[in-house]
Amino acid sequence: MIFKRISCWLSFSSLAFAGTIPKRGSPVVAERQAASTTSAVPDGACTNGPRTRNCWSNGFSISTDFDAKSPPAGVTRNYNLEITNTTANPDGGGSKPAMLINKQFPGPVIQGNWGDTFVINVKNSLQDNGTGIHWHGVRQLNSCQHDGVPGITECPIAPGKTRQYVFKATQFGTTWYHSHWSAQYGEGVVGTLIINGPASANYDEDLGVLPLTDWYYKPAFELNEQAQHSQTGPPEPDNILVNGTHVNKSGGGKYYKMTVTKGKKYRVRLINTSVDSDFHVTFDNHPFTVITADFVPIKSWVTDKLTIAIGQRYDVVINANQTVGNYWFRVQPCGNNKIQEANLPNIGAILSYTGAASGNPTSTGVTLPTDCNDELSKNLVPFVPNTVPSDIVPADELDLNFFTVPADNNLFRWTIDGSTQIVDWNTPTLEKAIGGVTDFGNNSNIYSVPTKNNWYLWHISNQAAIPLAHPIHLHGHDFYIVGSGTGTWDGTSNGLTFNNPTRRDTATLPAAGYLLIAFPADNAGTWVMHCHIAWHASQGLSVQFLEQQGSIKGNIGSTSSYTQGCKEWNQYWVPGNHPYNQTDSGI
Ligand SMILES: *[C@@H]1O[C@H](CO)[C@@H](O)[C@H](O)[C@H]1NC(C)=O
Ligand SMILES: *[C@@H]1O[C@H](CO)[C@@H](O)[C@H](O)[C@H]1NC(C)=O
Ligand SMILES: *[C@@H]1O[C@H](CO)[C@@H](O)[C@H](O)[C@H]1NC(C)=O
Ligand SMILES: *[C@@H]1O[C@H](CO)[C@@H](O)[C@H](O)[C@H]1NC(C)=O
Ligand SMILES: *[C@@H]1O[C@H](CO)[C@@H](O)[C@H](O)[C@H]1NC(C)=O
Ligand SMILES: *[C@@H]1O[C@H](CO)[C@@H](O)[C@H](O)[C@H]1NC(C)=O
Ligand SMILES: *[C@@H]1O[C@H](CO)[C@@H](O)[C@H](O)[C@H]1NC(C)=O
Ligand SMILES: *[C@@H]1O[C@H](CO)[C@@H](O)[C@H](O)[C@H]1NC(C)=O
Ligand SMILES: [Cu+2]
Repeated sequence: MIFKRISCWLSFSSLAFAGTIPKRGSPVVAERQAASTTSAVPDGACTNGPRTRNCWSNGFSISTDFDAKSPPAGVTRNYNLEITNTTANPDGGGSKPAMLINKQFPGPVIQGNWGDTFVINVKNSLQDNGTGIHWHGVRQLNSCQHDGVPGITECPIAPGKTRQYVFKATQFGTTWYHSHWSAQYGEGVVGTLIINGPASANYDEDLGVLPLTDWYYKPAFELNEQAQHSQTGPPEPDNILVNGTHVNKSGGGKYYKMTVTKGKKYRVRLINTSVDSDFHVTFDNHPFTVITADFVPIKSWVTDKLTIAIGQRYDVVINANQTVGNYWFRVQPCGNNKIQEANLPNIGAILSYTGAASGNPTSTGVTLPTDCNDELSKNLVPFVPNTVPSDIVPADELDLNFFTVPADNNLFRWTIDGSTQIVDWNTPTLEKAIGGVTDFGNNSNIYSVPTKNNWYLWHISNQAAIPLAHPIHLHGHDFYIVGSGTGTWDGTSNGLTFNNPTRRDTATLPAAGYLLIAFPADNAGTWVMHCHIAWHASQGLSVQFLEQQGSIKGNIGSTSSYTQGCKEWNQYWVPGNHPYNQTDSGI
């Protein structure tokens, strides 16, 4: 099955073997030039500050190729997260059952610096669910066993048990963490993560994370079952939340408010943590500067609106240079997504200047696009350039489709190359891979990435009869977006980008279109790539890359965390004897 379909435009001979890794960027030097917005110059050591955000420290700057090096052993950041079965009421819409981290929604903001090591204990205090926390976008270089995907890189954490995740921040920027166990993140098991580092534009203050999400009044597990057996598509969200809060239809709840002082510049870290909604965002009267796409610093550019797919992040700098007052930060779901609270006067949050009168803004917004396409690649140019070999040929075509089972209450399943991914919580892929297993079973959707430092190109084809866009997220790597479009790829290199293409960890596969992504095999492990629409991930829209199988054990070192975790899980989840059944893909 793995190499069933091969589409190459140059040759049919070099399957999954496409050129060697090129030499990466030139030797790293700290940036010394003064930023254009000010006359102040950085000090000799290139210390990071409001006017020298391009600097970091000791030879590390925005010009550093973080794939090649990151600051040596920094500080250890310890966190304890506890997941409980409780209730939440973020918009006054009434208490609903929820699973929260440290009883907060969103969960705590985890913070550290580039080069730090995070040591995070996660306790599962749920009575009747497993769990597992994934650190979205974190590369997990040589630490695949801490990627937090039940059935792939670990056994789920059993009720009452704790698991310790340890990883080094080899990249910097903004992300989120969430449960990767079935549809559990939709219950509220979500938080944000900031890794401080240099930036490609200056700002005075960091306002922090601004997670945006859709919100449902019914439990996610119930909606997930509905979505898996629906003939009318998934349920519509009841509301959206900005940084965990919003007003509801009848005026309860409150808007999130960001306060700024005229004359200053602010960094805001936008994250789409939705279950099923893409958004357009805009700050009324405030065009803003975009400085990152996911964990990749980009050449800064100015816009008045952004489209953010689930799992994507954009860090932006807003200039508080308007008349003192209140302005809307608008969030509009795009495409077919509808919010039940549609008669809300405004969906979003308030940007309020110090000294402004109280009350809601009366500002007007720009016109937003109706499509949900990703931002154009020409605007998302990585600050540190890298090149994909231009003679690369696809290792495989990943063909997206679906089927339904009328006899099983119209069960709906997505497939890749005809197969739905379903994980085995009791025996994760990583354990099998290290044990030398070569047959991973019918629903493993394993694709082999065997050769160290070779580049692999994947052609994802979305010609299913249900034309939907899917936010595709890869673990363990950033991918390079070599091509993307609607219709079918013509198999030629026309219109593809090999020279410093957009790099990120989440990209939208266009409806009735294709996506060509490449990455070098430089991180042995088992890495899932899946649609980040929670319902679709549950319905099997994912594959796993088995990268350099023979090197995994040596690279990850100790396997004691998952050995212990599996022992505990297997005592809890005895085949045929557990409180609930696994009814979806498991991730
Ligand atoms: C909105 O919030 C108010 C105040 O908390 C509450 O009374 C009302 O039921 C909520 N309305 C909806 C539609 O959820
Ligand atoms: C949460 O609590 C409810 C009862 O309050 C229970 O029915 C449900 O199984 C619990 N869920 C988990 C995951 O512990
Ligand atoms: C959102 O809330 C978090 C947690 O309270 C806070 O750290 C952050 O600054 C808030 N974001 C903004 C943009 O105000
Ligand atoms: C988040 O992503 C989803 C799906 O990719 C999208 O429908 C939604 O509009 C996005 N939200 C924002 C605020 O960009
Ligand atoms: C305000 O800041 C924006 C973004 O930096 C800039 O494009 C605009 O020209 C500025 N406007 C004024 C009135 O200074
Ligand atoms: C895989 O599927 C084939 C064909 O449906 C079936 O014969 C075989 O038993 C399955 N293997 C496993 C391990 O379930
Ligand atoms: C789980 O599935 C088995 C086999 O289909 C069934 O016998 C059992 O009743 C199910 N258990 C629950 C809790 O639904
Ligand atoms: C997780 O808990 C929820 C109830 O809180 C339940 O509906 C669901 O079936 C549970 N899932 C599993 C696989 O135990
Ligand atoms: Cu999808």
